[in-house]
Amino acid sequence: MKEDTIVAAATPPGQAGAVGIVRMSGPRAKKIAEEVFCAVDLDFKKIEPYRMYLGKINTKNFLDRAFCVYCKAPKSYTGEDVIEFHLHGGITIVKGVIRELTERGARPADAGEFTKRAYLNGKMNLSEAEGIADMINAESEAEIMAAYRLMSGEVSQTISEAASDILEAASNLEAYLDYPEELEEQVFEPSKKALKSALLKLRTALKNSENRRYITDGINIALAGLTNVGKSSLMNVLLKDERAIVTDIPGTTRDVLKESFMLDGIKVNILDTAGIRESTDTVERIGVEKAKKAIDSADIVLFVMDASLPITKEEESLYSLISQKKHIRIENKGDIIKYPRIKDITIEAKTGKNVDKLISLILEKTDAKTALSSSILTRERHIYAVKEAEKSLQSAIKNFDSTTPDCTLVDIKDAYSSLLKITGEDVSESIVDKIFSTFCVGK
Ligand SMILES: Nc1nc2c(ncn2[C@@H]2O[C@H](COP(=O)(O)OP(=O)(O)OP(=O)(O)O)[C@@H](O)[C@H]2O)c(=O)[nH]1
Ligand SMILES: [Mg+2]
Repeated sequence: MKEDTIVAAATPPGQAGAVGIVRMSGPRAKKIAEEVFCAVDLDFKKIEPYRMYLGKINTKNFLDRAFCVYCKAPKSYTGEDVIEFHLHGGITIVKGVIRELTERGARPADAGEFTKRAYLNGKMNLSEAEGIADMINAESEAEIMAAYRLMSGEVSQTISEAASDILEAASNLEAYLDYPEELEEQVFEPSKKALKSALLKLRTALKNSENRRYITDGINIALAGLTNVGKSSLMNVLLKDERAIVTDIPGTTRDVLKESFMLDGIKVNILDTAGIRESTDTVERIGVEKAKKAIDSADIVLFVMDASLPITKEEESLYSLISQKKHIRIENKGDIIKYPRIKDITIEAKTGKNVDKLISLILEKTDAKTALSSSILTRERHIYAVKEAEKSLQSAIKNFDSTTPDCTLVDIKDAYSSLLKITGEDVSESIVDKIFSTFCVGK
């Protein structure tokens, strides 16, 4: 209930940090704070909002020296009166203060309840609230950036631009239904145009989101080639670490090695694989099978060739397998080229020469930069809603000329309400509850 005053630790539980923050929100927050906190040289009634006051917090069993901040409704995170105590970070202190505040009338907050109140009080829309959860859970800088765009409303902006096109078409057709004789010619064309413009915006958003996996899971790169061409050497220079064993013995790598590194904030997972060749050795044969699977699952394959040796049938047939996939042809051993290859780039895996250019090529070919630079839909809930809106719009446009405006309006309204689900203007309470239940307590 909104009239409740809620309390929770805002800093992570279960560990002693330098500072432990306890946050309280609701109509009684200030009153309860007044009962337990004595500011140095100042009557609590005189404290001003948005300032930090040093003082003493009293619980039944102990005292702590703490800071207190008061954020006055509606200018606070939740839109309600909010009090924060910055205590010493021991878990027992934090728990003791929470107990004291609950005994004085606050109730322990549910998961995500502060942010849910912010949403219910109009401080943010639903997708912006989801952006906050994504900020906290982000594991890579690319994820932080995508979450920031969601949190700060960039994503809902794109959606609301499409929604306003849809609304324009809807109001045109509604007007036509009211005044059919006067309006026919004027409204049909602009309405169709507005619907097409909305569809284009949604399709662009969906297209940009195809690479969202790069942000959440990273780019999967497989190194492939015959034995001894320099795959493991390349893995090591990319990782800047002697991770894989490198020898001049063909068949050195027998298993698939998986390692990750960060590239401009994006997680890159590289799979070094066994060099592909016919082998009678059981272990190596299994390695080769695994290599083929790794090639299959990769977003991009780096096909490494040894330019000091002639082209063989095996190399050609392996390339024909890889050429079906997104790939880069790498001519390796640039220092001892004898048999030049058709290639996208020449490198020296042993010394790292040209590997920076290879990295740029990988980012370019995978389109990972677009995923980073545009506001993309990362949440399945949003993608589903946009796809639903796309379907309804398609139907509205397709049947526009052959059906009556009130039938078209049904599709248009469906499209509009699908989009409103994203910002939370047209969602059921159970969906809202489900979304906030995935937040941590205290957020
Ligand atoms: N001259 C020269 N030698 C290189 C270069 N890159 C790798 N090598 C050498 O090639 C040999 C094989 O390198 P690896 O990285 O083990 O090759 P690989 O493709 O992983 O081989 P397998 O695991 O057996 O399939 C080693 O002796 C490396 O030092 C290069 O750019 N120039
Ligand atoms: Mg190897």
